[in-house]
Amino acid sequence: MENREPYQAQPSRIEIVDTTFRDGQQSPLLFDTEKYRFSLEEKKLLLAGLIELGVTHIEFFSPVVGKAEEHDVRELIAYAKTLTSKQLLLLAHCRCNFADIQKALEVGCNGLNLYLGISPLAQEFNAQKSLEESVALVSEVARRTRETHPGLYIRFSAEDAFRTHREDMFCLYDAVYPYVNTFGMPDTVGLAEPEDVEAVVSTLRQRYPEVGLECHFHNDRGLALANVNAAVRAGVNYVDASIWGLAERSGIPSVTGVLFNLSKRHPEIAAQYNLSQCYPLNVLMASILGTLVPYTEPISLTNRTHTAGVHQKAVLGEKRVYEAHGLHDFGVDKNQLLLGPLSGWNLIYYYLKEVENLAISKEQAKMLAQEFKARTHEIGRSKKPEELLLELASAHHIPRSQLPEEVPTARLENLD
Ligand code: HCA
Repeated sequence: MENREPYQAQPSRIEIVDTTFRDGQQSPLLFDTEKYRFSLEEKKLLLAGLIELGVTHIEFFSPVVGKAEEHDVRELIAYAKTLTSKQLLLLAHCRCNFADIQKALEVGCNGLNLYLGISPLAQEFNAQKSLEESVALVSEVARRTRETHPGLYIRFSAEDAFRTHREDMFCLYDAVYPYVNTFGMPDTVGLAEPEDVEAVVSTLRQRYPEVGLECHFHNDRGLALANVNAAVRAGVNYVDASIWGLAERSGIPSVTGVLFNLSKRHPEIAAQYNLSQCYPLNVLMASILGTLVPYTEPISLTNRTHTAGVHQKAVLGEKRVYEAHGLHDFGVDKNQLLLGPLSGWNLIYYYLKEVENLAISKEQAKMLAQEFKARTHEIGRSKKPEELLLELASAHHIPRSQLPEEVPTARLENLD
């Protein structure tokens, strides 16, 4: 194949391929939140956030999924180009079908993420094509597309790669190798373990040295991020992710979780991405969906929140006891200690003295803590922990401090 621009491996560059606008919109969370699909305005905000973060590879639905989506993809591609002078790869997730490809190019995509499943299950129930038929179809589509569009970025993925016989995958990938820039290896149903991932990446890397490798891992077993780490160790070049990890079922890794993990082993990542935009991007999604940043998300305020008395006491003295990772560079610049049923006298003392400005001694705080502990069953939707504590402080006539008004009160969340 003469026309394909040879893949230039850049070991120091690992590209995030964001698929918020494709797999992300397949997330059940959009139904749970009665959002169903993002509006164009919301997509523009999210796109601007991603580009601000430094993401340059963005996957969209194939425009054939519907008129509204076609309109949005067109608008977003035009908008993306106004946001940065960086080279962007604006990818359509496309079936191996000339009409779909034609439409994707028409709306302005400059790359194709082609896919087809050839696992035994896909052959029987999904694509319903034999291996020979699939090889013939994909190689014909890839060959003709490459001939007519020599500079176009083309990725091909065998869907459900980890339930596909290795020899079948080789048969298909060997046939399309001359025409593509990148091969994917989707773990479509999230069954792979890190060892499986390392084996597949190493095998593909050896067999197809001239193309990039992309991973797309679903989180059905909660292993998606661990699998990304394994894939990166084994030499993958592109990592699929989405904001919050939104995708079919339990999703894929989040963009910010991937960047956070990559930065551990690849500190040079910090120079390629504007990491301080990570948390604002997660908060933007929260404001669009009207729900909190997921508590499992590494780049979240939840990951800087402490509730147990032992933890709160330690964090008041030295945060590093229960905070191993600095999130400041990722835009999380607060932490929180939540007064609640598990709090001990240390936080009670701190809260009443610093937030409520009461002239309380440590001995009084210890005594109040005992009473508080005895009445935590009262805490709930109708009585907040602070209310119960103030009730107790008032019953003991603990007076306000005589601080002049202009002295600022310390806030629990600003412990830096
Ligand atoms: C899908 C399946 C997919 C595709 C991934 C890819 C998967 O929703 O169409 O094209 O790389 O997980 O296999 O998300």
